[in-house]
Amino acid sequence: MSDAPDAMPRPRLWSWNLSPFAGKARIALAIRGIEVELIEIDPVARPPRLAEINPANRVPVLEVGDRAITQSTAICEWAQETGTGPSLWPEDPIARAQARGLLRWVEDEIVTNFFLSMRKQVFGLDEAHDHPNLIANLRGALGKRWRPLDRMLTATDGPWLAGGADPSLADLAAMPVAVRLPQWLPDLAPDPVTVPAAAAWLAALSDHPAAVEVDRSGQPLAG
Ligand SMILES: N[C@@H](CCC(=O)N[C@@H](CS)C(=O)NCC(=O)O)C(=O)O
Repeated sequence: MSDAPDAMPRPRLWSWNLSPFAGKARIALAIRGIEVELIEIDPVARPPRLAEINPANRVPVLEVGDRAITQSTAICEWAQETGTGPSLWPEDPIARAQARGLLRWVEDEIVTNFFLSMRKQVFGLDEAHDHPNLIANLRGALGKRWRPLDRMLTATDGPWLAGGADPSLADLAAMPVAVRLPQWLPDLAPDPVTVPAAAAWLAALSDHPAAVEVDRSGQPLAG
C-alpha cells in the first residue's frame, strides 16, 4: 500500500445484499477491477450516516475520499472511467448509445417489475397508495417482457444485448434477476422453447464469473 500524500483511500460502497441497484454497482466495480470497502445496510434500520451522504437515503452510494456518488448508473460510469477491466460499454459511439437505451429498458421493464414485486411481497403493500393487485400486475408485466427481449437478442450476434464478446452494462444490470429469478420465482422464468434467446441470456448472465457479486454482503458500519 502506497503512503504517497495523494494516495486515495479505498472507495466505500454502501450496499444492501438484496438490492438489484447495489448489485449492479458491485458487479461493475468488480469487472473494472476496483476494490471497495463494502458497507452493508439494514434497509429497515438504516444508519443515520446514509442520509448524510445521500439525502434520498438509498443505496448504492459510493464514497470516494470525502465525496459521495449516488445512483447506480453514475457509480458504474465512474468505474468505467477509472477502472481497467473489460469495458462496460461498446467502443462504437452509436452502439454505445444503443446500449445505454437498452440499459434503461432492462431496468424499467425487467429489473423493476421483478424486484418491486418481491419487495412488496416481503415488506407489504402501501395500503394508502398501492393497488391491491400490484404484485400480480408487476409479475404479469415482467412475463410480457420476455418476447420483446427475445427479439432484441436475436438481432445481435451472440448472447449479449449490444453484441460483442463481453456483456455491456445493459446486460449486467439484469444479473441480479438472472441469479434470483430461478431461486425466488422459477415459474416466471422465460420458456426456453418459446423465447430461447431470453432464456439463454439469463443463463449466460448467471454463469458469468461476476455473478458471485450478486450474493456478496458487506459489513455493517462499525460503531
Ligand atoms: N435509481 C437508484 C435506485 C436506488 C434504489 O431504489 N435503492 C433501493 C434499494 S433497491 C433503496 O435504497 N430503497 C430505499 C427506499 O426505497 O427507501 C439507483 O439506480 O441507484
